[in-house]
Amino acid sequence: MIRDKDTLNVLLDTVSSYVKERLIPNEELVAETDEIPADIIQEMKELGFFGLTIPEEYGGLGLTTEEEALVVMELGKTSPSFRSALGTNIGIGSSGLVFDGTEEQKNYYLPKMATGEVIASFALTEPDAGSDAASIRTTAKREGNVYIINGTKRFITNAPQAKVFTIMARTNSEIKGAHGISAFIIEADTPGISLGKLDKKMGQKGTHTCDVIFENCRVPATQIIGKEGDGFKMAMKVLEKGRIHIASLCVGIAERMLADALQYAMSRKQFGKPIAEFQLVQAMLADSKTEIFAARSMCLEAARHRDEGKNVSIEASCCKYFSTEMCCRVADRALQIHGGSGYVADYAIERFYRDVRLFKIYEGTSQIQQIVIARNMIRNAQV
Ligand code: COS
Repeated sequence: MIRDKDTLNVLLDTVSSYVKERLIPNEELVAETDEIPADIIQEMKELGFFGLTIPEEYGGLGLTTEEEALVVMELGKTSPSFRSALGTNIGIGSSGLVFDGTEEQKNYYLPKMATGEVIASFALTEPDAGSDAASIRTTAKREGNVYIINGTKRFITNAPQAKVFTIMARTNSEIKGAHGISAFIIEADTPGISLGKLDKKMGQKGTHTCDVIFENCRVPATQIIGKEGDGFKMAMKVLEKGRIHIASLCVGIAERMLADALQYAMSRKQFGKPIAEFQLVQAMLADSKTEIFAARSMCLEAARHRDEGKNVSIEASCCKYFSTEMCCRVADRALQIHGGSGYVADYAIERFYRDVRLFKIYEGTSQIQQIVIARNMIRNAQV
């Protein structure tokens, strides 16, 4: 749902200009230094990017899912690390509170997340619990007015910068699966929390992930999000929305890679003419354009349905599955069009090719999306 077209267009123009004028020129620096310059982070905070989706009453812009998808498509036209810096605040790090937090929790944390003063991370994955998220072993044992948290969370995006973690932990060890899990909002400086070393990733330089270790970490019972035993469902709701977000991001990135490939194909000459005039190159351009259009249409339709309050479990997974796979196919074709030049780091495609590989894995692998789609189809057919 688009609330006000003119206001949204102003925002989209702002994002688009900022991407062109500030972010694209700094892509290589971020890749080389593995850091986003502090002045850029500050500017993005001042532009309100850290609060895009946080409800207006808590200081954010309160974007609807459709508006968010359109904004993220624009943000996608540059190195994905820039989006990641704010991605947890506007998505998986804050959504749990927005959905199920108490008024007190929302009033305390959301305004700080909206300004970027507080960076929020989402901690579900563990060394032995990735796709099988319901098998997490981190425990939260209640003792009086506190929960004592023990366990290790893995690959946690923005953990080094985080001031709060939304974490899932097992409050009832007798219930092995999803229903024994609860969610908590935990401040990063709580005694008993430590961070592992930074993961050495294949791409997405400038975004940092690491283990977050909880050792007898005492957390006030008021930090639980929602009811005891409802944490897994909260995580699934968070991820469902996140899947439309990541799918939309992939549309933007694919558009950028295709634009670069088109420019290259129109300027690079072989056999006496631009390679864009060769039909086999045209096929790669056309296939990419077609798939991007399909993914874009899917994302916007799923986003609109979510805004209408419809169940989008299937659609969100279809978007994540198709769009992330599409993005990797576009990356492969765009690199192919660049030929040998695409394999060396002189062109952005060498970096994007590595960056986009993550999308088929995180926030639910392609195989998990297939399972979610098919399971829901079967369930719907039974009722
Ligand atoms: N919204 C609300 N509730 C949901 C839900 C959703 N989208 N998806 C599942 N649930 C509920 C189910 O209804 C079920 O509740 P009931 O038992 O009361 O009916 C409960 O959650 C457990 O669901 P399910 O039985 O489907 O759990 P499974 O253990 O079989 O796991 C998958 C389901 C595989 C889909 C889940 O573990 C998953 O998404 N894994 C991937 C995790 C992931 O994306 N990790 C990324 C890292 S975090 S960036």
